[in-house]
Amino acid sequence: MRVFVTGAAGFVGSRLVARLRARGDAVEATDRELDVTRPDAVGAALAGFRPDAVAHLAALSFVPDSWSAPEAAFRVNFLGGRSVLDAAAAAAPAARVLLVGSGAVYGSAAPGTPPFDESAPLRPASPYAWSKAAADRLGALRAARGLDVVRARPFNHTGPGRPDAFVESSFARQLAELEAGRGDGRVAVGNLDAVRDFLDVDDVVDAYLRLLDPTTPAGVYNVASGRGRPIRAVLDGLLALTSQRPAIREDPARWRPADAGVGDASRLREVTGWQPRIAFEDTLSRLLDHWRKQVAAG
Ligand code: A2R
Repeated sequence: MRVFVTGAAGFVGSRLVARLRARGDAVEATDRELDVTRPDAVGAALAGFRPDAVAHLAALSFVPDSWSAPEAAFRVNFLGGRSVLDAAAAAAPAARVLLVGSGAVYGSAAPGTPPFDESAPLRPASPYAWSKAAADRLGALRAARGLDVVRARPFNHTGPGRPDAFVESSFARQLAELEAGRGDGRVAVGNLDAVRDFLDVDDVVDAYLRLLDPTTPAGVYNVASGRGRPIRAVLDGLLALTSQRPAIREDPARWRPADAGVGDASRLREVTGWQPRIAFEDTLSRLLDHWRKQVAAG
C-alpha cells in the first residue's frame, strides 16, 4: 500500500511509519516541513504521491498549550485537518483517510461513570478538544459526501519517547532522576484522583494499522483500554519498579479537579479483532527504563 503520513516525526507517527515500512508499504512521511495548514502544499504533496491511504496525525497535541495558544491549536488541528480532507477529496478521492482525533472530544465525566462509547455526545472542554471535535465533525461531513474517512478517537497512550509534559512520563523522569541522586527527594504531582484510560503506544499503532485497511468499514472508532486508572495507580505502578520512596508534593500548577476520561473500544474490537496486547506494567517499565537511559546520558 502507498501511505501518506502527516505528523510522521511525532511520538505516534514515527512508530506508525516504522511499522508500515517494516511490512513493505511505500510511505511518504511528512512533518513540519509540510505545513498542514497550507492547503495548496498539502494538495500538491498528495497529488504527487498518489496514496492509497492517508494517516493524518499532525497536530498540536498538548492540551495545556492549547489554553495559552488557542488560535494555533485551532489552525493546526482543525484547519490542518480540513486541508488534508480537502486535498484527499481532490487528489486521492479513493484513498482511505485516517483522521486521528482524540477521546478528549467527549469531555470528562465523574470518576466511576461508564466509559464513553462512540455515540456519547461531544462535550469538548479545552481548545485542544474543541479543535479535534471540529475536525471530527468535518470528517463526518466529508464521509457523507463519499470520502472514505475513518475517525479515530484515541484516549491516553504512552511509552518510551512520550514527552515528560505528560503525567506518566513526568513521574518516570522524576523517579529516574531520584535514582541518579538528583532532585530533592520528592515527586511533584497534580491531582492523583483523576482517572484516565491508558494504552501502550504500540497497541494504538496496531489499531491505526487496522483502521487504515480499506476493508475495515469507515466510520468512527474509539481507541481505548476501557479501563479507568486513577493517576495515583500510575504513580504506584512506577514506584513498584524502583526502590525510591519519595515524598509526594502537590504542584498547584498541575492540579485540576478530579475527573475521568475512559473510552469503550468495543466497536474497534468487534469490527477489526483488535485488542491491547501490552500489559500496562510493561509499558511503565519500558518508560522508566527509557528515562533511566536519558538521565544517564545527561
Ligand atoms: O509540534 P512539533 O514540532 O512537535 O511537530 C508536530 C507536528 N506538527 C505539524 N506537522 C505539520 N504541519 C503543522 N502545522 C504541524 N504542527 C505540528 O505533528 C509533531 O511532530 C506531530 C504530532 O506529533 P506529537 O505532538 O508527538 O503527537 P502524538 O502524540 O504523536 O499524537 C499523534 C496524534 C495527534 O493528532 C494527537 O492530537 C492525537 O494523536 O492524540
